[in-house]
Amino acid sequence: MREPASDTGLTIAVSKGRILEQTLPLLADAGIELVADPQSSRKLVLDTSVSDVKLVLIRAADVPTYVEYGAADLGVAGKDVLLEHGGDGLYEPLDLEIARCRLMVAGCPDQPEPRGRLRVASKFVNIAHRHFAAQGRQAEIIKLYGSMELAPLVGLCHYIVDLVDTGNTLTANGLAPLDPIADISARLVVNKAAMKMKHRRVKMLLSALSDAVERRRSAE
Ligand code: PRT
Ligand code: MG
Repeated sequence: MREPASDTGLTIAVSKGRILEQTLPLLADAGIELVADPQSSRKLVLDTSVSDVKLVLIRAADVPTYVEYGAADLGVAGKDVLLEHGGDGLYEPLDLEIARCRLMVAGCPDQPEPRGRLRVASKFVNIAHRHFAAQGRQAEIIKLYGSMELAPLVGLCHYIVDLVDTGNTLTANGLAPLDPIADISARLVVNKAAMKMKHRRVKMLLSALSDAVERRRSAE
């Protein structure tokens, strides 16, 4: 277990883009607002209306690492990122019910079952390995960093494992969802040492956020 970064205050790791956009209204409802506009600032550490709470902006896939090592006390990360990272080093106490999508196996809709060894491209190599292994299918997993939808079109792989929301990106590339792997939403994660050493502070934030999630759910 790693030590939290500081004795006082809370640092929350959030990724720019849809996670930040969808986390900010929940934080606001929990009484925590940014003092500066994150879009117009290049700062990576953002002060909030609560003097001892700061946000740090990092890449989505880095959030579990920051929180596990105590560089941030808490973080907001997609379940996809957490499944890929492996969850043992973190607590995952709250489903924020934002940034929802599904992890899917996708490919060309009418292709026959490929013969021989399957090739699957994904940025989620661990998830892809586990999924095909659990089905007893031997698959070679090819790591990609983006534009997954191109890979089957140019013969790099038979299938991809990717996030799907509306399905428009797949359709636009002549692909279809084939096999669901998991429903995804963003989770609040907490450093294990911070949960002990800053228990009162973390619990307060957790319960304020959980109330905010509950209010949003009942408003839907
Ligand atoms: O962009 P960067 O490389 O920094 O990191 P990232 O791509 O991981 O971050 P970001 O902000 O794109 O996604 C952060 C998190 O949002 C993910 O980890 C998911 O938990 C969640 N999320 C929810 C999504 C989507 N919905 C989503 N639709 N993440 C990505 N997508 C992409 C998907 O990869 C595909 O390219 O949107 C496309 C599919 O969308 P549809 O609507 O066309 O199906
Ligand atoms: Mg992205």
